[in-house]
Amino acid sequence: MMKLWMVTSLELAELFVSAMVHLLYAFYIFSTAVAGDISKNVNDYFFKSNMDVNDSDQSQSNVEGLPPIVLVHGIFGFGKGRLGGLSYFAGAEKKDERVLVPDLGSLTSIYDRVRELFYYLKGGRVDFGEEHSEACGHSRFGRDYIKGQYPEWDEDHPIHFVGHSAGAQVVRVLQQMLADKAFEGFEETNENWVLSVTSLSGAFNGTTRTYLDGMRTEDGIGMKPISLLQLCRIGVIMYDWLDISWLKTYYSFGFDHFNMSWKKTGVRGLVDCLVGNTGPFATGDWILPDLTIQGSTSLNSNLQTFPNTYYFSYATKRTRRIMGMTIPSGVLGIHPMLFLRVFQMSQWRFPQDVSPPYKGYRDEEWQENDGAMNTISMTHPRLPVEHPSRFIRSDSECQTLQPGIWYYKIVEADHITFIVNRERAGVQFDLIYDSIFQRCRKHVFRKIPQTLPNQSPRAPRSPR
Ligand SMILES: *[C@@H]1O[C@H](CO)[C@@H](O)[C@H](O)[C@H]1NC(C)=O
Ligand SMILES: *[C@@H]1O[C@H](CO)[C@@H](O)[C@H](O)[C@H]1NC(C)=O
Ligand SMILES: CC(=O)N[C@H]1CO[C@H](CO)[C@@H](O)[C@@H]1O
Repeated sequence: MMKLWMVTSLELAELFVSAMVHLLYAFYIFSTAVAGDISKNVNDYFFKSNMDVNDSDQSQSNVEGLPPIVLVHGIFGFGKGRLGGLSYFAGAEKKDERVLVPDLGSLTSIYDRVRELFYYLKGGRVDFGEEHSEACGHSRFGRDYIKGQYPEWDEDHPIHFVGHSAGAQVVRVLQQMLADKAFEGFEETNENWVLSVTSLSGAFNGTTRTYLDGMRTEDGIGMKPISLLQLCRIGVIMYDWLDISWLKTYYSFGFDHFNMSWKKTGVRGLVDCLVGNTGPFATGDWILPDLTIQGSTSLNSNLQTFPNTYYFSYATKRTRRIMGMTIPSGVLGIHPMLFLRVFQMSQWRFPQDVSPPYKGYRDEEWQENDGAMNTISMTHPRLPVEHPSRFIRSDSECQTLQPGIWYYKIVEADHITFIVNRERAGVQFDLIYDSIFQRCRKHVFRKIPQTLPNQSPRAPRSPR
């Protein structure tokens, strides 16, 4: 009895600390964004320069024909235009002339993100598919992208993708759907629409952190009754139900297709969501189930690595092994929001009374981590079958690249080193993004020349 009481109060204390740390960080990000916006508006008001008015037009016309590099955000992420001027990729998008940063919803499922991403690029009304939307209880159609960001996208005009965390898995699922011709009305899609995939701390094999945050170890779909994720769930439902329009423009969880606003569902709808009858958390159509080891296994069972696409992966870790123990590597280098989780994940043990997520699972292999993901999960897809891969120590080792193989590197960094705050990563930030963009622009091409010799590759195909 005494022991049970001790355990419970320890759990509650842990929950309290975790909740406070995450709330503080969210508040910090939010206020940084607001402060940045205010100072920008003040600047614009007093020192309105017409210098940059023509700037964007200029760069647009110069980059015609250059394949875009699309940066795909992860969990709690946001695209260009959200959170004011704040950038999820910490401004990396400015390093190249043609980079797109779509907004795919910060807590939506991998599947829903993929559908959004396709129409964002190609154009058209987001179609989540009849079967999926019925099974998950949301509208079949979403936002209408009247003009896609890259309407010419096809096999001869393929795209480079860079995904952070869950974003990397989004890109893989997108490529598979292109190969499976899963977009109604676009029967010509295939896997070669994707020229390269770069993963930064990619969520390929799931993460044990989902269990620490509150996913049930038994199935990877349900949530524990008392956990950080429950608090998050209630917060998100309230946020979407209250539907304060300026706030939602500023930051959105991406659940508009679930119609959770009071205007559409009333008080009854709120109660239904809260008790778990309707909404994304009821049907499991949100991001966390996709990030459990079980969820990733089932996603991965349909995903291929394709022979004409180039794959790169940067796995991150912030732990080291000493005398058979895994511990956080240092204190100062790890973001305060992640420190507790780095430690907890390094000590993680799958409960004895629950059957392990796959045959041959070993706790030790899953202890190295970056505070959000296990390093073993980020290098390349392994589940349920291992995909071809090559470990590299330095970027110079991948000068002559072969498609269809995951080149991976292990970087000493935590899960958010390369996003949101550029100063934290210092020189590492430029090193990593410069090498990614350079590789996309200079080293990654299909063998078949895409243009005839006397044709300029940059010439626009039709007069505008
Ligand atoms: C912007 O473009 C317009 C028309 O193309 C031109 O007349 C104007 O001088 C440009 N302004 C600047 C600051 O370059
Ligand atoms: C959500 O609302 C729209 C109309 O605003 C409706 O067309 C759609 O069917 C609704 N979806 C669900 C799942 O209730
Ligand atoms: C779900 C899962 O764990 N998949 C793979 C992750 O990595 C391990 C270790 O190599 C594989 O055995 C799993 O199949």
